Amino acid sequence: MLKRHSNSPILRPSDIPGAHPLLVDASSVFNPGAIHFAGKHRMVLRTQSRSRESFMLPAESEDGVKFSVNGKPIVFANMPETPVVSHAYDPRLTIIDGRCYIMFAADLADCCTLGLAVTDDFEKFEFLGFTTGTYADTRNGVLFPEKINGRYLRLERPNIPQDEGNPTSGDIITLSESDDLLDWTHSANVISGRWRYWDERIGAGPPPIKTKHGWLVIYHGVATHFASSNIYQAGAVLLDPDDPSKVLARTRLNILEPRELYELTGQVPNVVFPSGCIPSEIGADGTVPDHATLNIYYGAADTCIGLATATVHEIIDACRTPSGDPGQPLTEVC
Ligand code: BMA
Repeated sequence: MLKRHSNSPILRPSDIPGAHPLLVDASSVFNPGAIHFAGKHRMVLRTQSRSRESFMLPAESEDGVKFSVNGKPIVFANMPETPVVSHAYDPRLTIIDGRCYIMFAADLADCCTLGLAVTDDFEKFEFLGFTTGTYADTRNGVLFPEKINGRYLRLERPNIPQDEGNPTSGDIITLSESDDLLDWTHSANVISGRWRYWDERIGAGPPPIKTKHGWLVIYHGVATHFASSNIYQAGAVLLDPDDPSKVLARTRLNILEPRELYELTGQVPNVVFPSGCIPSEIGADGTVPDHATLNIYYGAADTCIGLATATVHEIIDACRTPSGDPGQPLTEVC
Protein backbone atom coordinates (compact mmCIF):
# COMPACT_ATOMS: atom_id res chain seq x y z
CA MET A 1 0.00 0.00 0.00
CA LEU A 2 2.88 2.40 0.72
CA LYS A 3 4.60 3.50 -2.49
CA ARG A 4 8.35 3.18 -2.70
CA HIS A 5 10.05 6.38 -3.84
CA SER A 6 11.79 6.00 -7.19
CA ASN A 7 15.14 6.83 -5.52
CA SER A 8 14.73 4.15 -2.85
CA PRO A 9 16.99 2.93 -1.32
CA ILE A 10 18.02 6.49 -0.56
CA LEU A 11 21.11 5.55 1.46
CA ARG A 12 23.43 2.60 1.09
CA PRO A 13 26.58 1.69 3.05
CA SER A 14 28.67 3.16 0.21
CA ASP A 15 27.11 6.58 0.99
CA ILE A 16 28.77 6.65 4.41
CA PRO A 17 31.87 8.85 4.13
CA GLY A 18 34.95 7.05 5.41
CA ALA A 19 35.82 10.17 7.41
CA HIS A 20 36.31 8.14 10.56
CA PRO A 21 38.78 5.23 10.32
CA LEU A 22 36.25 2.86 11.89
CA LEU A 23 33.71 3.73 9.23
CA VAL A 24 35.85 3.16 6.16
CA ASP A 25 33.80 0.83 3.94
CA ALA A 26 30.91 0.63 6.46
CA SER A 27 28.85 -2.56 6.47
CA SER A 28 25.39 -1.10 6.90
CA VAL A 29 23.22 1.96 7.40
CA PHE A 30 19.60 1.42 8.51
CA ASN A 31 16.73 2.14 10.95
CA PRO A 32 17.08 5.96 10.98
CA GLY A 33 15.27 8.45 13.17
CA ALA A 34 13.91 11.30 11.02
CA ILE A 35 12.39 14.72 11.64
CA HIS A 36 11.99 18.17 10.06
CA PHE A 37 13.92 20.49 12.38
CA ALA A 38 15.58 23.90 12.05
CA GLY A 39 14.54 24.23 8.41
CA LYS A 40 15.84 20.89 7.15
CA HIS A 41 14.95 17.23 6.91
CA ARG A 42 17.22 15.52 9.42
CA MET A 43 18.08 11.95 10.19
CA VAL A 44 20.11 10.19 12.82
CA LEU A 45 21.39 7.09 11.08
CA ARG A 46 22.21 3.76 12.60
CA THR A 47 25.39 2.51 10.99
CA GLN A 48 27.68 -0.43 11.60
CA SER A 49 31.35 -0.73 10.88
CA ARG A 50 33.08 -3.87 9.66
CA SER A 51 33.77 -4.63 13.33
CA ARG A 52 29.94 -4.65 13.66
CA GLU A 53 30.17 -1.84 16.19
CA SER A 54 27.19 0.53 16.12
CA PHE A 55 27.46 4.28 15.52
CA MET A 56 24.95 7.06 15.01
CA LEU A 57 25.58 9.67 12.30
CA PRO A 58 23.63 12.86 11.55
CA ALA A 59 22.41 13.46 8.00
CA GLU A 60 20.51 16.37 6.47
CA SER A 61 18.55 17.15 3.34
CA GLU A 62 16.63 19.96 1.67
CA ASP A 63 14.10 17.70 -0.04
CA GLY A 64 13.82 14.62 2.20
CA VAL A 65 15.23 12.37 -0.51
CA LYS A 66 18.87 13.28 -1.10
CA PHE A 67 20.66 13.28 2.25
CA SER A 68 24.22 14.33 2.93
CA VAL A 69 25.80 12.32 5.69
CA ASN A 70 28.15 13.70 8.30
CA GLY A 71 30.76 10.96 8.62
CA LYS A 72 31.70 11.84 12.20
CA PRO A 73 29.88 9.58 14.66
CA ILE A 74 27.78 11.37 17.27
CA VAL A 75 29.51 11.59 20.63
CA PHE A 76 26.92 12.26 23.33
CA ALA A 77 28.04 14.74 25.99
CA ASN A 78 27.62 13.43 29.56
CA MET A 79 27.45 9.77 28.48
CA PRO A 80 28.66 7.77 31.51
CA GLU A 81 31.28 5.03 31.16
CA THR A 82 29.10 2.64 33.12
CA PRO A 83 26.90 0.80 32.59
CA VAL A 84 28.75 -0.36 29.50
CA VAL A 85 26.62 -0.04 26.35
CA SER A 86 27.62 -2.60 23.75
CA HIS A 87 25.31 -1.12 21.08
CA ALA A 88 23.26 2.10 20.96
CA TYR A 89 20.84 1.94 18.03
CA ASP A 90 17.42 2.48 16.43
CA PRO A 91 17.07 6.21 17.32
CA ARG A 92 13.59 7.77 17.22
CA LEU A 93 13.32 11.56 17.02
CA THR A 94 10.55 13.68 18.57
CA ILE A 95 10.32 17.46 18.93
CA ILE A 96 8.93 18.52 22.30
CA ASP A 97 8.75 22.22 23.18
CA GLY A 98 11.17 23.07 20.36
CA ARG A 99 13.94 20.62 21.34
CA CYS A 100 14.71 17.43 19.43
CA TYR A 101 14.77 14.36 21.70
CA ILE A 102 16.39 11.12 20.66
CA MET A 103 15.23 7.92 22.27
CA PHE A 104 17.37 4.92 21.42
CA ALA A 105 17.90 1.29 22.35
CA ALA A 106 20.97 0.60 24.49
CA ASP A 107 22.17 -2.98 24.86
CA LEU A 108 23.59 -3.51 28.36
CA ALA A 109 25.18 -6.68 29.72
CA ASP A 110 21.92 -8.48 30.45
CA CYS A 111 19.11 -6.40 28.98
CA CYS A 112 18.17 -3.65 26.57
CA THR A 113 17.15 -0.29 27.96
CA LEU A 114 16.09 3.03 26.41
CA GLY A 115 18.47 5.97 26.45
CA LEU A 116 17.41 9.58 26.06
CA ALA A 117 19.43 12.40 24.46
CA VAL A 118 18.62 15.87 23.18
CA THR A 119 19.93 18.27 20.57
CA ASP A 120 19.06 21.84 19.61
CA ASP A 121 21.21 22.08 16.51
CA PHE A 122 22.22 18.60 15.29
CA GLU A 123 25.83 19.48 16.12
CA LYS A 124 25.91 19.01 19.87
CA PHE A 125 24.09 16.05 21.37
CA GLU A 126 23.61 15.66 25.11
CA PHE A 127 22.87 12.39 26.86
CA LEU A 128 20.15 12.87 29.48
CA GLY A 129 20.00 9.40 31.00
CA PHE A 130 18.96 5.80 30.74
CA THR A 131 15.25 5.79 31.32
CA THR A 132 13.83 3.79 34.20
CA GLY A 133 10.39 2.43 34.83
CA THR A 134 8.12 -0.55 34.87
CA TYR A 135 10.13 -2.53 32.34
CA ALA A 136 13.82 -3.18 32.91
CA ASP A 137 14.18 -4.82 29.50
CA THR A 138 12.47 -2.80 26.78
CA ARG A 139 12.92 -1.46 23.25
CA ASN A 140 11.22 0.53 20.47
CA GLY A 141 10.57 3.52 22.73
CA VAL A 142 8.87 6.45 20.99
CA LEU A 143 7.85 9.74 22.59
CA PHE A 144 4.60 11.57 21.87
CA PRO A 145 5.33 15.17 20.80
CA GLU A 146 3.18 16.71 23.55
CA LYS A 147 1.88 16.04 27.03
CA ILE A 148 -1.57 14.51 27.30
CA ASN A 149 -3.54 15.09 30.49
CA GLY A 150 -0.49 16.77 31.95
CA ARG A 151 1.99 13.92 31.46
CA TYR A 152 4.56 12.90 28.86
CA LEU A 153 3.69 9.67 27.06
CA ARG A 154 5.68 7.05 25.26
CA LEU A 155 5.03 3.80 23.52
CA GLU A 156 7.46 0.99 24.23
CA ARG A 157 7.79 -2.71 23.61
CA PRO A 158 8.87 -4.70 26.66
CA ASN A 159 11.20 -7.56 25.75
CA ILE A 160 10.26 -11.05 26.72
CA PRO A 161 12.77 -13.91 26.69
CA GLN A 162 12.81 -15.81 23.39
CA ASP A 163 14.28 -19.17 22.46
CA GLU A 164 17.86 -19.40 23.59
CA GLY A 165 20.29 -17.78 21.19
CA ASN A 166 17.63 -15.61 19.53
CA PRO A 167 17.49 -11.84 20.02
CA THR A 168 14.94 -10.61 22.54
CA SER A 169 11.61 -9.45 21.19
CA GLY A 170 8.06 -8.96 22.36
CA ASP A 171 4.45 -8.94 21.33
CA ILE A 172 2.84 -6.05 23.22
CA ILE A 173 3.14 -2.32 22.58
CA THR A 174 2.49 -0.54 25.86
CA LEU A 175 1.80 3.06 26.86
CA SER A 176 3.82 4.62 29.69
CA GLU A 177 3.62 7.99 31.44
CA SER A 178 6.24 10.28 32.92
CA ASP A 179 6.70 13.71 34.49
CA ASP A 180 10.35 14.14 33.50
CA LEU A 181 10.89 11.98 30.35
CA LEU A 182 13.29 9.77 32.34
CA ASP A 183 11.21 7.75 34.80
CA TRP A 184 8.29 5.91 33.17
CA THR A 185 5.31 4.05 34.60
CA HIS A 186 3.23 1.58 32.64
CA SER A 187 -0.30 2.83 32.09
CA ALA A 188 -1.87 0.46 29.54
CA ASN A 189 -1.32 -2.27 26.98
CA VAL A 190 -2.17 -0.80 23.58
CA ILE A 191 -1.91 -3.59 20.98
CA SER A 192 -0.81 -7.22 21.01
CA GLY A 193 0.74 -9.37 18.32
CA ARG A 194 -1.65 -11.42 16.22
CA TRP A 195 -0.33 -14.96 16.32
CA ARG A 196 -0.03 -16.90 13.07
CA TYR A 197 -0.40 -13.78 10.90
CA TRP A 198 1.83 -10.91 9.73
CA ASP A 199 2.35 -9.12 13.06
CA GLU A 200 3.07 -11.79 15.67
CA ARG A 201 5.82 -9.75 17.31
CA ILE A 202 5.48 -6.01 17.17
CA GLY A 203 7.12 -2.69 18.03
CA ALA A 204 6.30 0.98 17.40
CA GLY A 205 8.06 2.55 14.41
CA PRO A 206 8.27 6.35 14.08
CA PRO A 207 6.82 8.50 16.90
CA PRO A 208 3.02 8.98 16.79
CA ILE A 209 1.68 11.42 14.20
CA LYS A 210 -1.09 13.76 15.37
CA THR A 211 -4.06 13.85 13.00
CA LYS A 212 -7.55 15.18 13.51
CA HIS A 213 -8.76 11.56 13.68
CA GLY A 214 -6.32 10.51 16.39
CA TRP A 215 -2.69 9.44 16.83
CA LEU A 216 -1.44 7.53 13.82
CA VAL A 217 1.25 5.01 14.74
CA ILE A 218 3.18 3.06 12.15
CA TYR A 219 4.61 -0.11 13.63
CA HIS A 220 6.58 -3.16 12.59
CA GLY A 221 5.24 -6.66 12.77
CA VAL A 222 7.23 -9.86 12.51
CA ALA A 223 5.86 -13.08 11.08
CA THR A 224 7.82 -15.82 12.86
CA HIS A 225 6.11 -18.90 11.47
CA PHE A 226 8.11 -19.35 8.29
CA ALA A 227 10.84 -21.97 8.35
CA SER A 228 13.48 -20.00 6.49
CA SER A 229 13.47 -16.64 8.27
CA ASN A 230 11.35 -14.10 10.09
CA ILE A 231 9.63 -11.48 7.89
CA TYR A 232 9.58 -7.87 9.17
CA GLN A 233 6.68 -5.84 7.76
CA ALA A 234 4.96 -2.52 8.47
CA GLY A 235 1.39 -1.71 9.50
CA ALA A 236 -0.48 1.10 11.25
CA VAL A 237 -2.85 1.72 14.11
CA LEU A 238 -5.01 4.75 14.92
CA LEU A 239 -5.26 5.69 18.61
CA ASP A 240 -7.81 7.90 20.36
CA PRO A 241 -6.69 11.57 20.33
CA ASP A 242 -7.37 12.11 24.06
CA ASP A 243 -6.70 8.62 25.36
CA PRO A 244 -4.05 6.90 23.21
CA SER A 245 -4.51 3.63 25.09
CA LYS A 246 -7.73 3.20 23.06
CA VAL A 247 -7.38 1.66 19.60
CA LEU A 248 -9.74 3.13 17.01
CA ALA A 249 -8.60 1.12 13.98
CA ARG A 250 -5.71 -1.12 12.90
CA THR A 251 -4.56 -2.39 9.54
CA ARG A 252 -5.55 -5.97 8.92
CA LEU A 253 -3.10 -6.17 6.01
CA ASN A 254 0.47 -5.01 6.23
CA ILE A 255 1.14 -1.74 4.38
CA LEU A 256 4.71 -2.59 3.34
CA GLU A 257 6.52 -5.90 3.10
CA PRO A 258 9.90 -6.94 1.75
CA ARG A 259 9.66 -7.30 -2.03
CA GLU A 260 12.58 -5.40 -3.53
CA LEU A 261 15.97 -7.07 -3.70
CA TYR A 262 17.44 -4.58 -1.21
CA GLU A 263 14.72 -5.58 1.30
CA LEU A 264 14.95 -9.30 0.63
CA THR A 265 18.71 -9.69 0.90
CA GLY A 266 21.35 -8.14 3.11
CA GLN A 267 22.68 -8.39 6.63
CA VAL A 268 19.28 -9.63 7.86
CA PRO A 269 17.08 -10.76 4.96
CA ASN A 270 13.37 -9.99 4.63
CA VAL A 271 13.24 -6.82 6.70
CA VAL A 272 11.43 -3.52 6.33
CA PHE A 273 11.70 -1.65 9.64
CA PRO A 274 10.03 1.82 9.66
CA SER A 275 11.64 4.19 12.18
CA GLY A 276 11.28 7.75 10.87
CA CYS A 277 8.40 9.74 9.38
CA ILE A 278 8.33 13.31 8.07
CA PRO A 279 4.98 14.83 7.02
CA SER A 280 4.89 17.23 4.06
CA GLU A 281 3.00 19.74 6.21
CA ILE A 282 1.66 20.32 9.70
CA GLY A 283 -1.46 22.47 10.19
CA ALA A 284 -1.67 25.54 12.44
CA ASP A 285 -3.46 23.41 15.07
CA GLY A 286 -0.54 20.96 15.16
CA THR A 287 -2.32 18.16 13.30
CA VAL A 288 -1.07 16.67 10.04
CA PRO A 289 -3.84 17.13 7.45
CA ASP A 290 -5.40 14.19 5.63
CA HIS A 291 -3.93 15.21 2.26
CA ALA A 292 -0.36 15.54 3.61
CA THR A 293 2.18 13.06 2.31
CA LEU A 294 4.16 11.10 4.88
CA ASN A 295 7.76 10.27 4.01
CA ILE A 296 8.37 7.00 5.80
CA TYR A 297 12.03 6.05 6.23
CA TYR A 298 12.80 2.43 6.94
CA GLY A 299 15.69 0.07 7.39
CA ALA A 300 15.84 -2.46 4.56
CA ALA A 301 17.42 -5.85 5.34
CA ASP A 302 19.42 -4.15 8.14
CA THR A 303 21.69 -2.88 5.34
CA CYS A 304 20.32 0.26 3.70
CA ILE A 305 17.58 2.88 4.03
CA GLY A 306 14.38 2.88 2.00
CA LEU A 307 11.80 5.62 1.53
CA ALA A 308 8.10 4.93 0.98
CA THR A 309 5.20 7.39 0.98
CA ALA A 310 1.43 7.63 1.42
CA THR A 311 -1.00 10.33 2.45
CA VAL A 312 -2.45 10.42 5.96
CA HIS A 313 -5.84 9.69 4.41
CA GLU A 314 -4.56 6.57 2.64
CA ILE A 315 -2.99 5.12 5.78
CA ILE A 316 -6.03 5.82 7.97
CA ASP A 317 -8.19 4.27 5.28
CA ALA A 318 -5.96 1.19 5.38
CA CYS A 319 -6.48 1.06 9.17
CA ARG A 320 -10.23 0.90 8.64
CA THR A 321 -10.61 -1.25 5.53
CA PRO A 322 -10.60 -4.22 5.31
CA SER A 323 -11.84 -4.27 8.90
CA GLY A 324 -11.28 -6.93 11.53
CA ASP A 325 -8.32 -9.01 12.58
CA PRO A 326 -6.53 -11.54 10.41
CA GLY A 327 -8.13 -14.94 10.87
CA GLN A 328 -11.69 -13.65 11.22
CA PRO A 329 -13.95 -15.78 8.99
CA LEU A 330 -15.28 -14.17 5.82
CA THR A 331 -18.96 -13.27 6.05
CA GLU A 332 -19.61 -12.03 2.52
CA VAL A 333 -18.93 -13.35 -0.95
CA CYS A 334 -17.45 -10.57 -3.07
C1 BMA B 1 14.96 -6.10 15.68
C2 BMA B 1 15.93 -4.97 16.01
C3 BMA B 1 16.08 -4.07 14.80
C4 BMA B 1 16.42 -4.87 13.57
C5 BMA B 1 15.41 -5.99 13.38
C6 BMA B 1 15.71 -6.88 12.19
O1 BMA B 1 14.90 -7.02 16.72
O2 BMA B 1 17.19 -5.49 16.35
O3 BMA B 1 17.12 -3.18 15.07
O4 BMA B 1 16.37 -4.05 12.43
O5 BMA B 1 15.41 -6.79 14.55
O6 BMA B 1 16.95 -7.51 12.32
